[in-house]
This record gives sequence, C-alpha cells and structure tokens, in this order.
Amino acid sequence: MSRIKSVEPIVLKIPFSDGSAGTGIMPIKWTSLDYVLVRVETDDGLVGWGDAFAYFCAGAVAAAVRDMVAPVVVGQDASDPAAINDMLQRRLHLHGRYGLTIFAISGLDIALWDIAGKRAGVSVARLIGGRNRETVPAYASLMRYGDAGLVERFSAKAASEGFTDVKLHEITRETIGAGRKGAGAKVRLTTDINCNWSVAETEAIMPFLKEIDLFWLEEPIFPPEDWAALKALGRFGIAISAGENACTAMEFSRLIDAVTYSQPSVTKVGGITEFAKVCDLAAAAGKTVMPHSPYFGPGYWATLQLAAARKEAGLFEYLYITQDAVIDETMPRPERGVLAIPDRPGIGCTPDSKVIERYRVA
Ligand code: SMN
Ligand code: MG
Repeated sequence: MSRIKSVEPIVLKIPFSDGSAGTGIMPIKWTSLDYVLVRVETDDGLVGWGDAFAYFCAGAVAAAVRDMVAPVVVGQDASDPAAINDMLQRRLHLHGRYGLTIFAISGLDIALWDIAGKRAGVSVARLIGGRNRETVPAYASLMRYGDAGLVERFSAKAASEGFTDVKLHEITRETIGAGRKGAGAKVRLTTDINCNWSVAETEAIMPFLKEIDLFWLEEPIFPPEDWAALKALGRFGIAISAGENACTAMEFSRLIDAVTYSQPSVTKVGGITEFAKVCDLAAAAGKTVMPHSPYFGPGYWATLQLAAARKEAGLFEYLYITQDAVIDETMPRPERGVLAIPDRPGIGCTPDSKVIERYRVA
C-alpha cells in the first residue's frame, strides 16, 4: 500500500496583464493570480499536484489545506481519491461542504488523481472514462473592461485569433453590444453578469440580448443560487448558465435542471471526483456542462483531462490574459481556439521549481 506522507500548500502570486482597469469582477482591483498549489507526496515517492481555488483567499485556503485537510489524510492509503474525498467531506462537514473547505478538498483531490495516474502510468482521463478526444474547443473569456472601445478591440482580437466563442464579463447594453460589434456576427458571444442584475433588469434586457444573438447568459442575478428564478428566466429562449460557485454534486443535482449549462469549477466543486459526478448527473439529464476554469495551474490541466474523458463537457474556458509566468511552460494554449489535451501520466502538469521560487508568498 502507498500512503500519503505529506500534504503541503504552496502559495503563489503571479501578476498578469489584460489591458483592462482590473476592476469589476473581483472584490478589489485585480492584477495578479493567487494560487494554492497542493503538493502531495506518498511514502513510496510519488508526487502529485493539486490546485485549490485561491483568488483573494489564498492565505485562508492554504490554512484549510494545512490545518483541516492534511491532519486527516496523512498516513491514509493514497490509492482511492474518491474514497479519501468522501472521508474528508464527512470528517469536515461541520465546516460546511462549501467555500474554503471544499476548495481545500478540491486541491487535495486533484493531487491524488495526479498520483493515481502517475502510479498507473496513464493520464487521468484514462482513469475516469477514457481518452475520448484529443482536443477541446476553447472560448476566450475576456476580463471586464467596462469601456465599449476596449471591449470591441479585445473581442475583435480574440475573433481574429480564431476563437469561435467569446465570453464577455460586460454588464451594460452598450459594452455587451460593443462585444458583438468587435467579435462579428459569426462568433458565438456570451456574457457573464457575475450576479449584478435583478430579475427585473434581466427581463428588461432580454429582447436586446436576443437581438444580438447571445449564446448564453451567465449568472445574471443575485443570489446566484436562486435556481427557481434562473429557471424562470429560461423562458426568454437564451441559455442561462450558473454554478461556478456551487460545491459538490449534491448542489448540482438541484441546479442542473434549472439552467441550460451548469458550470462546475474543478478547484471549487470538490475536485475531479465531484466534477465527474456532476458529469454523470448532466449525462442523465441529457445536458452539457460548461466547465469554469479561469486559472492556469493544475486545475487547468485537470479540466483538460475531464474534457478528454467526459463528452458532457462542452467548451473550455480560457481566461484571456497574459501572466508574467505560467507554472508549467508546456501548458497547452489555444491554437485557432482549440486546445490539445496532454496524454502524460497523471494530469500532466509539472510545476517549475524556478517559477515557484520566484512567485512564492511566504
Ligand atoms: C470568473 C470568476 C472567477 C475568476 C475569474 C472569472 C468568472 C468566469 O465568473 O466565469 O470566468
Ligand atoms: Mg462566471
């Protein structure tokens, strides 16, 4: 038996540029990506890498990995990630199977799947359903520019690079319209409201969104888990999406019916284990999931493996920014809007120790 020897959270902060003012989506100005990498080592010398959602909460998530997750799993059999995930959710349920707790569990889960793949000598896709495709179409997920000129410019740029799908994070008629103008009529256009509208505001803008042929409307209203209100908004005939902050398959069992596209995020939902269960639910309902993946660490690589294995996974979210460095330079990038899915043992990501050294937060 191979046992978990150590679980170490590694906090990084990597600056990025995107041509925006950096305001709007996040609680405060957003200019760098926070990471909590989860490094797991087994007593027979295998190392796996996970990724716990960490934007603006890296210290808290690292503490959850160190103080809540690690003490429960060190010494346990590493061979069955789903069993460890279940055990952790039971042992930690009094913290809520939500937020920071599940982010930390997600990070561990990804690392254990990475180890399972490395032990078997196969990519994770082959362990969770098979390598059913070699590539996945990606959409360019643009930041919030809040400025019609910039939205038009960056939408046009993404379209010219071959993306067939562009997602805005624009919330006004003017800037959403500018996205359509920039992307052109052929590109499928989406916008993410990040819960900024009321139901009445959403209803009022629907005719305009139809007119510009919006593909999907993401998280229009607050609170985001008002599934009944989201379901009712479906009557306008534009696909509604939600779920990037929903955790565990249990929550998705309520959400999948309410929206056209549910959006599990592997670093938040409970890792590869819970994401795969969400795919099972989607398959049973005959629906597509649109994975949430605006990150570039092991979570990016894990999402690619899920996309290879699960036909329920639709487009890959590619955050349209430029980081000062990526954790593994061999990370596949979209070419003409398409990502090649690696087929290396595990999730395929080997963090570069020089990048870790340079961007590590003490
Ligand atoms: C989003 C969420 C978190 C970080 C970046 C972007 C956004 C998305 O909601 O769907 O990409
Ligand atoms: Mg979103």
